[in-house]
Amino acid sequence: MKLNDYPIFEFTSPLKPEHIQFFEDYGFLHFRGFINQDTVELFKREMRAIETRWAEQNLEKINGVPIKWGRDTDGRRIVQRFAFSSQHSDVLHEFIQDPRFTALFPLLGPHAKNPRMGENEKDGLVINHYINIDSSNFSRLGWHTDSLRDVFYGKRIMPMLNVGVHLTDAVPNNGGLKILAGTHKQGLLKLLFRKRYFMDHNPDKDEMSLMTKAGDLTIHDGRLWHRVEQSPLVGEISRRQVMYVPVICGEYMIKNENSKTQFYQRFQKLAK
Ligand SMILES: O=C(O)CCC(=O)C(=O)O
Ligand SMILES: [Fe+2]
Repeated sequence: MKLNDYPIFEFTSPLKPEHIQFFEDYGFLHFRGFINQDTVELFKREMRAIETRWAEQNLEKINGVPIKWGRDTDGRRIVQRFAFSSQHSDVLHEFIQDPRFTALFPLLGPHAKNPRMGENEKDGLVINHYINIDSSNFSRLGWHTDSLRDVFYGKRIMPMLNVGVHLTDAVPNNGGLKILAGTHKQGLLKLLFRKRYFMDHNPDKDEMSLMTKAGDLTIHDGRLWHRVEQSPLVGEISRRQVMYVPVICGEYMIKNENSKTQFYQRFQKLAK
């Protein structure tokens, strides 16, 4: 596959064998138009409603996971990284129950036990809101895999998918999601040490840009290396909003308000 020239599929439930084969080979999948533009706008209004309530309560953490606060172009306090957002919105909770998501479960492999949406586990439904302005607290995210969390929990690395629902359009040369296709097949040493987790922001000659439009769905394997590049532009054009929900299997690890902040989550403060 040539870099930046990958197939963007149409979503089907169940998935087609070609989808499953592509995911096995490259560790990611991109589906065009999983939700329509009205739903995109609805979800953005939900984000605002949640952050207004959280701002009134001056919330710092949800179920032990730090909330990233910043300020928008108009000075308004905004949440730049939400966790467990569907626990705070009926609309988002409903969305996670969309039966189409179950079509993704076979991507966990044939032996996955209790495949499910991680609505109340890990960080639940995360929403990232990047913008490159002085008052922003989040404009990029360094190289990482999402499976590192399992290592910090002292667990065996379990099959896991991170499912992205994109709320803004990617534009060439405007930062955005970069992945190293195929790195889900690496050994544990590469998973741990290929790059300096979250600190390394350097482009990789093999990275691919995912050219997502608002409404698209992406799936990546938890072991795949990826990063979010800062937009070289400042202001509104640099705004990027995307929701992520994990698809997980195995033992249930539901979080609640007494859950502890994990060691790795302290690193996330470093991302700005
Ligand atoms: O914002 C993105 O597209 C990726 C975010 C990400 O990798 C993460 O939150 O773990
Ligand atoms: Fe990630």
